[in-house]
Amino acid sequence: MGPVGEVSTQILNPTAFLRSFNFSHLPEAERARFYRETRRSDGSLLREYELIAVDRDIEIAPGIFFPAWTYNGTVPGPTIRATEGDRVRVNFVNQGSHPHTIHFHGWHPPEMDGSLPEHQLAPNERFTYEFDAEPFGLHLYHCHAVPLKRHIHKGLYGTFIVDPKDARPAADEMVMVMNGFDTNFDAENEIYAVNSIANHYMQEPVRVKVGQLVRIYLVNITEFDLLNSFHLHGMFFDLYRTGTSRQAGEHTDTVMLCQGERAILETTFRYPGDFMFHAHQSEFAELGWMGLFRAEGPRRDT
Ligand SMILES: [Cu+2]
Repeated sequence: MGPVGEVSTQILNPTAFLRSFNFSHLPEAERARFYRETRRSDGSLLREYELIAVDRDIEIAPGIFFPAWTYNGTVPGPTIRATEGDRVRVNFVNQGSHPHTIHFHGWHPPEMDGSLPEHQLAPNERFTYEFDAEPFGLHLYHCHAVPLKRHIHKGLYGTFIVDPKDARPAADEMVMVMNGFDTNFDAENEIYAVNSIANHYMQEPVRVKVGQLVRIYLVNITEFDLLNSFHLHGMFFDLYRTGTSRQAGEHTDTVMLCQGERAILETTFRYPGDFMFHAHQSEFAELGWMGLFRAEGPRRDT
């Protein structure tokens, strides 16, 4: 089951990506090149980002390289995170070979939408997107240049989290972006994954603690397929669709999301050991969208 061999994590490291918010995986000096925050008079923050579109070959399965278009060299792009009411300012430079934009989900005026032909930035052009972070929830951003499905599936997407002012309970938080790669350009995916590298979390399980609340920010950006899904073995989770309500809408072990849909999942591991998670579309699971949680600590029966 799964591939033979390992993918180098020099370029993409899904384990580091999982818990990186606002470039938190970078050393402080390097981080400041891409992310700065300034306190405003009303107590909220101005959060400023440097995003750069660049072409880059990424290894998504052992020996399989995909000619990606990326934000800041990674697929998915960096996770952007603000609190409701903060001001978000994104200085975007297109250093790629094609016209690109950034289209954010959330409230903003039309000139900040990055979706119309006049919003497209030719190579070497730059634009500053600026808007207030609202509503709280789990959103995304992606290129909206045409043809849209090409610009998305090439890798120009990322997660945009807006936290409520009244913060969610402390948890072990992680981002999982369900994606796929069309490696032979036949408008179908040959590889599926969360966070780009097929089977990465089978080989390097997501380590969690028994008894600690785990919060998963789950985004589906898979191109070409109508739906993707997330199924967790041996337990159930609370589901907050789009993360816009504080009340869980469902208690389930499987959620399916259309392209662009997202949901926050919360659960607490009761038993130590390995718990599989994967797309419940068996084909996707077998083509790379499969992983393990490794829960550690004494068993807690409730
Ligand atoms: Cu684009």
